[in-house]
Amino acid sequence: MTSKVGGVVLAASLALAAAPAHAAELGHAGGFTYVKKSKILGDTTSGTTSGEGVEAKCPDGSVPAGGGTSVSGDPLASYVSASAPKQRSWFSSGWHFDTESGKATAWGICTKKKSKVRVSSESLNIAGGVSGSFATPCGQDAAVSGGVRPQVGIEEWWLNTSSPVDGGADADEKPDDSWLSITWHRPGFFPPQDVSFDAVCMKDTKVAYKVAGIAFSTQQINKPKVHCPKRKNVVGGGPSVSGPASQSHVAKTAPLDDGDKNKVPDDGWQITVVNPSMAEMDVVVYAACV
Ligand SMILES: [Ca+2]
Ligand SMILES: [Ca+2]
Repeated sequence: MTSKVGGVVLAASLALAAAPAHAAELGHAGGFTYVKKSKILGDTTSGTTSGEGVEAKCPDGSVPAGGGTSVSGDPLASYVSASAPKQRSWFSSGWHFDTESGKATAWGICTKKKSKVRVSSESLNIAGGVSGSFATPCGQDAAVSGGVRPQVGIEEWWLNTSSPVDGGADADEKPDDSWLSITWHRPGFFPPQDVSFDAVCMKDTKVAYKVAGIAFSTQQINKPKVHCPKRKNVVGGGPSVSGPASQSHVAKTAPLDDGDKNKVPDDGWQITVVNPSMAEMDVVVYAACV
C-alpha cells in the first residue's frame, strides 16, 4: 500500500494483521530449508513513501533459525526497518520513497530441530529522533541470528546494525554471546514506540563465524559479502556499521547463493549499507555458519 506520511500507523497495523501464507521454498541445504516471500512497494515517484511488512513462513513442522530482509531498487531510497523472527515466520519490513515500484522481501532459514533453537527478546521504548541499541544475550547457547521488530510503524524506522557479538562470561573471542541490533527512529515520528530486540539462540551446535568488510569506507553504497567455510551452511548474518545510526541505513541483509551448483542461498551473507553523507565509517558483514 502507498501512503502519505500521516497514514503510516494505519498502514503498519494493517500489514501486521495480515495472516501469512507459506513462503516459496528455495531449496534445502545442511538440514535447513531456505524460503522467501516478497510484497510490492508502490510507485512513489510523485513524492510519497511506500512501506510493507512481509512474513516468510517456514514449512509445516519447522521454525526460523535465521533470516534476512531486502528492499529492491535504488539503495539510496530503500530502507530495511524490521528483520526478526516472529513465531513460525521471519518477519521483515521495508520502505522506499521517490522511486519506481519495487518490492520488500523476507528470507527465512528454517529448521525442523525445534528443540535446538529459542528466541531471546528484550523490548525497548524508543522516541523519535533517537537510536535504540541492545545486545540480546543467548546465555550458554550460540547467537546465530536476530534483529529488530518495531511494534508500530514501518516508515518510522531504519536498521543500522544486526550482528553477533562477543562479550559474555566465556573466555573465547567468538561473537557467539549476544545479537546486537541498532535501529534509528526517525525524527518527525515523536511518540515513543516499543521495539523488540531479538536473538535466535542455538543449543549444542558448533557455529563458525565469518566476517568481512570495508574499513574507513567513504563510499555511498557498500556491498560487502562473506562466505561460509566449505561444507557449512549459513543460518544467520548481518551488518555491523560504525558511527551514529542516523548516518547510515541498511537496504539489504540477506543470505547469499554464490560459488556452488545449487540455487540455495546457503553460502554466506550479503549486505547493502548506504552512507548518504559519505562520512568515513567501517562497514562489516557477519555470517553464522553451521
Ligand atoms: Ca564469545
Ligand atoms: Ca548455494
